[in-house]
Amino acid sequence: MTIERTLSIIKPDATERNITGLIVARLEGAGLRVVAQKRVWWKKKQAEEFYEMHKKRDFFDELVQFMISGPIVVQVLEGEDAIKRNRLVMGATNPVDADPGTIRKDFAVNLQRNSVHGSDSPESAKREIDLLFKKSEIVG
Ligand code: YYY
Ligand code: MG
Repeated sequence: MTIERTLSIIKPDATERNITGLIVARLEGAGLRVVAQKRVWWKKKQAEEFYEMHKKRDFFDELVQFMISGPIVVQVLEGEDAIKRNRLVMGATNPVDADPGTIRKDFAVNLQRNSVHGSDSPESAKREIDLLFKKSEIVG
């Protein structure tokens, strides 16, 4: 059994619609435990740093603008195979391709306004958690 931690973000389209609790219920229902959580409103620099791996992509500027358009909820999730488990409950990046019962299928507005972020590998989980949380903010 591998207990992992992953970084999750509830994006501005979800805070705007007041559905953060519905999303947390889906995460918890999938066996993930919220061990850190805070509501923040990013500055442009923070969004650019977080998504720096996408800097050269044509959607980068619009992605950054969207992520700073309202508050977000950043979380550390813990559980067995948490990284893969979270990606499964999130669903595909584009809600059109997401499986029934996933967060993105049920809540996402479109490819950009897709409600949630989840780390995609152990390396990105470590990087993203270290970027957004102090050790003392994570209470397992
Ligand atoms: O990890 P995930 O969020 O599922 O997708 P990424 O490929 O890492 O892209 C990050 C983010 O960028 C995605 O959640 C929506 C947005 N995006 C976009 O607006 N247009 C694309 N063609 C690809 C991604
Ligand atoms: Mg990604």
